[in-house]
Amino acid sequence: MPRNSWDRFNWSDVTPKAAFMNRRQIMASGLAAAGMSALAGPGGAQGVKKGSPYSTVAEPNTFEEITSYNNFYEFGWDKGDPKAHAGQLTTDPWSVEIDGLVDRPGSYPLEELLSHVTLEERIYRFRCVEAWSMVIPWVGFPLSQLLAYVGVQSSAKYVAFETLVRPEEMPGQRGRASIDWPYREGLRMDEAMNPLTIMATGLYGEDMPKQNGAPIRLIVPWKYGFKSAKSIVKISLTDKQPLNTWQQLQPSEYGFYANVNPTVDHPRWSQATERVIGAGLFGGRQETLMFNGYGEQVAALYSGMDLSKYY
Ligand SMILES: Nc1nc2c(c(=O)[nH]1)N[C@H]1C(S)=C(S)[C@@H](COP(=O)(O)O)O[C@H]1N2
Ligand SMILES: [Mo]
Repeated sequence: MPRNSWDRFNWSDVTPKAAFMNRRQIMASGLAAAGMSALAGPGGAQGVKKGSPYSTVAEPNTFEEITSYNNFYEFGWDKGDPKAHAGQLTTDPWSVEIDGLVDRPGSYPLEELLSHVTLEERIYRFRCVEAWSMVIPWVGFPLSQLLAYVGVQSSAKYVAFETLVRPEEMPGQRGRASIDWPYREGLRMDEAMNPLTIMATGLYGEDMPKQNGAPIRLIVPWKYGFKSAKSIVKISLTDKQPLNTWQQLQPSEYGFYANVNPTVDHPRWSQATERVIGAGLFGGRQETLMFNGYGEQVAALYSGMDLSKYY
């Protein structure tokens, strides 16, 4: 059995399903009707393709674990803050501005973008730079499909992403200065085009929970979690490497590439192992894998780089 089954007893077999069923019952009762939006359209939850060759066979974390232990600093600094405060976020209507080196720049309603892509399930390992990890059954589509729809110009070398700025609904954006909002991230074009790179609109077959970055976020499974920007409102194609939030905040600790690498420690902690969320009282650390286990798909992108260094 995969992923630390020795200290998960039989919980792993029942809990994800149980959590999912609870949520379905809530949906059926109509309480969460306001949360139904993007996935109700073409390629809705019903039509999500499963069994992707890119999905891991590892046991997914429970819905509860995935939605109650989060980093989303727009809603506060504690792991429980996103769940406690993201409920007030309005995600419908939602549009994504796409600009820069593209043939068809513009402000795209989310429904329009989703009508030109194919949603599928991708069960990915997720490794935060803070040395914890989960396995998450995302619903999403390859970023390459979206880029094909808007038409990327040959001079484009990077893709930059920006998260929503809305202090009225995001308490972490009010008060004392911290991050220079919006939260920003970026990828090199070949990373953006890699089939593992997805825009996720849900998890466990449901619309994306707000604390996980509703209604649409980036997922780059071979990179530390901070690359996977949430609640994206802007995508820019550029010929210059964009500055990302964590590199801007602390360049001695966080880089642009941020590929998962167990041989290069963070200045303040080891990256050799990771704490498996939900692995129980008795610990549950596992070895961190180079490129988070996705080396077969992505190592060639970095063939010229010295993997004993941090980028
Ligand atoms: N907009 C935004 N995106 C973000 C963050 C954030 O604070 N704001 N945190 C990042 C970090 S550090 C991690 S580990 C992941 C957490 O995603 P999850 O809560 O869905 O597990 O989101 C990333 N994306
Ligand atoms: Mo993170």
